[in-house]
This record gives sequence, C-alpha cells and structure tokens, in this order.
Amino acid sequence: MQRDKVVEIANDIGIEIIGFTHPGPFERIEEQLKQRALAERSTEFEEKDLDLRVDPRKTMEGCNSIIVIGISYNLENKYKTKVDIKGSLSKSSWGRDYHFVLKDKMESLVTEMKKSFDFNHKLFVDTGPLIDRELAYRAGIGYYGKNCSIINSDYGSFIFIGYILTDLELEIDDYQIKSQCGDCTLCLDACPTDALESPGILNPKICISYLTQTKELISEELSSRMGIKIYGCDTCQSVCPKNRDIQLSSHQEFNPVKTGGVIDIEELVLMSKKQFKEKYGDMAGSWRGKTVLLRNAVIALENIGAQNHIDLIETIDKKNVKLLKPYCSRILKNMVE
Ligand code: B12
Ligand code: SF4
Ligand code: SF4
Repeated sequence: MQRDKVVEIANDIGIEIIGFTHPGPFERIEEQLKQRALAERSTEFEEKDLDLRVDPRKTMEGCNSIIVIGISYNLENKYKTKVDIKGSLSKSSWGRDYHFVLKDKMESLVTEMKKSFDFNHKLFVDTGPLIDRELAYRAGIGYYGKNCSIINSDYGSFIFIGYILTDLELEIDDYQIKSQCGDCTLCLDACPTDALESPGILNPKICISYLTQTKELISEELSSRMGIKIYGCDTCQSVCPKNRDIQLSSHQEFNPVKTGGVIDIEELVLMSKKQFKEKYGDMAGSWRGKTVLLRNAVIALENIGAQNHIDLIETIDKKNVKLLKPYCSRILKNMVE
C-alpha cells in the first residue's frame, strides 16, 4: 500500500511522527477564525486571506491527500553556559532553524517517494497558508492541549509541524484524538500575562511569544511580565505534565551548541551586524532581526533591575534606533525621577 511505503520511508529518514488527512476545508474553525479577525486578534505573522487558510485545495487545486509530519525538538540542555547578564531563548530557537530542518526532511521524503510513485506536491512549515495545528489534529498526530499546543502521546508538545499537499490518493487517518488534559489547568495558571483566557482560547496579542516578535509598542504593564525572555516563551509547555516521562528528540541539530540556550545581553549590545549574523544567523529566533532582540534585551534589563545596567541601557539609547528609543527613554526617565 502506498501509505505504508510512505510511513516506512519517513521512519527511515528520521521522521518519527506522521499522519494523513483529507484535503477538505476546515469547517470546524472557519467561524472561529472570522471572529478572531473581527476582534483584531490575528497576528501579523499569519496569512490574511481566510479562504486560503481554511481550504487546502485553494493552495493546491489537485490535492487529494495531505501528509502531516511532527518532529520533536525536546532535548535536554547539555550546553548550558555561564553568562553574566543573560536573556532566555525558547527551546524552539535553540539549534538550527526548524524551518530548514523540517523542509530538508520533507524534501528527502519526497525524493525517496518519487523513486516509487509519480506525483505532484507542495510542502510547508509554519509560513504556509494553512493552519498547521488543525492539520496535525485532523491527521491524528495529537490533540489540542488547553495551552493550544498539539500534544503527541509519545513525544508531548515540543514538536514542530510540517505538511505536504499531494495529488496522490493516500489512505487517510480519519480520527481525532480527544483532549487528555482532564481537570488540569497548570498552563492557564502559569501563563505570565493571562494570555490563555480559557482552555484552548489564546489572546495572541498579549502572549509573550508574540511580544518578543512584534514591532508594535509594548506597554509597560505587559513588558514587566516578560521577565528575561528574548525570544519565545515556553512557560505553558514547561509546566505541562504531558511533557514529562516521554520520548525525547533524536534530532541533535536542535541542540543549543552556539548559544547554550541563552543570549549574552552584553555581547548582543556590543556585537556588529556581521557578528550577529555569524552567531545567530541560523537560529529561528533571529528572523525579525537584531533590533527586535535588542528591544527585548532592554526590557529584560529593566526587569532584572535597570539601575545595575545603566551603562548598557545608555549604550543602546545612543544607537538612536526608533524601535528602541521609547523603552530606553522610559527607563532613563524613571531613573532620574
Ligand atoms: C501565528 C502563530 C503564533 C502566534 C499566535 C498563536 C496562536 N495560538 O494562534 C504566536 C506568536 C502567539 C505564536 C506562539 C507560539 N507558537 Co506559533 N504559530 C503561529 C502560526 C504561524 C499560525 C497560528 C494560527 O493560525 N493561529 C490562529 C488560530 C487558528 O489559532 P487559535 O486561535 O489558537 O485557535 C485554535 C484553538 O481554538 C483550537 N481549538 C479548536 N477547538 C478546540 C477544542 C479544544 C478542546 C481546545 C483545547 C482547542 C481547540 O483550534 C483552533 C485552530 O487551531 C502557526 C503556523 C501555522 N501556519 O499554522 C505557528 C505554530 C502554531 N506555532 C508553534 C509554536 C511552536 C509556537 C510557540 C510554542 C513558540 C514559542 N515557544 O514561543 C508559541 C506557543 C503559544 C501558544 N500557547 O499557542 C507551532 C505549534 C506546534 C504544536 N505542537 O502545537 C506552529 C504550528 C508552527 C509549526 N509549524 O510548528 N504562534
Ligand atoms: S507562550 Fe507564554 S505567554 Fe503565551 S500562552 Fe504560553 S505561557 Fe502564556
Ligand atoms: S498543562 Fe495541563 S491543561 Fe495545560 S495542556 Fe498540559 S495537561 Fe493540558
């Protein structure tokens, strides 16, 4: 059977989680997406055309099935480094940029498959038009946790999702796994900004992951809750019991070899664009550029006690960058008062 062959090839090339779904529209969440857009809760990182988001055949006309993959990035940090003034990176930005890792895996899968079958395809990770989590849910890869993440029974929620639209008629997994959260509310209780308003309902605009990526102005009320997070936020997954006693990732490329999982704030402030590219160029969290990370570093310095780092804040202020000015000015003004 074609499908079994695909699973066999995928496992051989290190894709541990795989499922198959049909190309029908996401009727279940169409209305939800519309309401979200009306409430101005869509982020600047999403496809704006809602029709495109909910209908796979608008992306690939002849699509007959969708292969969905999951790759765990849950590694223990064996590269912890001692840094004087540190900011934190979410696990999703520890090693090599996952967009490349998953694309490489899916391209290898397609190359191998093409030795056995003739077909057309389109593949995506994260930046595609469709809703990756809904595809994963529909393909039986995992269930929605109350923290919105897709949780796989063997690997937990620290998994990235990718998908291949194809005109092959592969047998699909027409089942969805029911939520296994039960009475647990640990993620909702732990969220620093209360972005998780209720089970599975997130206000993305106040999620720290969003705040570390947006170029919009962040209020003092929100920035004071960002702690030392320089890119992403893992809180609602770190507290999750479904991420305990599970299989860890075998993908060593997600190890934080270069960074140790942290940002050296002093180094970040002083490094040139070229040095930044050399050190952080292939990490997922650098996609918004150095200035956004520097803005988050200013916020981190404020949260750990600006009075001890006034020289660094003044150095950043002197760079005269529009995105950084409001934060530096606020801190320096508060210091004088
Ligand atoms: C925009 C975006 C964000 C935004 C908004 C997130 C969000 N929840 O919408 C921000 C910047 C905040 C963000 C943060 C993160 N993201 Co993001 N993000 C995306 C992106 C590009 C689009 C997501 C989207 O369309 N959201 C809009 C709607 C559809 O989501 P929603 O409002 O939450 O609605 C859902 C729920 O209501 C749910 N639902 C429906 N019925 C039910 C029923 C029950 C019982 C429950 C519980 C839920 C539920 O279904 C809806 C549809 O999925 C996707 C990639 C992609 N193209 O899909 C990655 C993606 C979702 N992100 C991902 C990751 C890893 C993260 C972070 C963990 C990164 C980090 N460490 O900082 C955090 C997690 C935050 C969180 N708790 O969700 C992964 C998720 C992998 C996984 N295992 O689930 C994705 C799939 C990227 C990828 N390809 O791997 N992200
Ligand atoms: S990623 Fe952080 S801020 Fe966003 S919902 Fe989870 S805990 Fe809350
Ligand atoms: S912390 Fe609890 S409620 Fe939240 S996703 Fe994990 S199991 Fe579900």
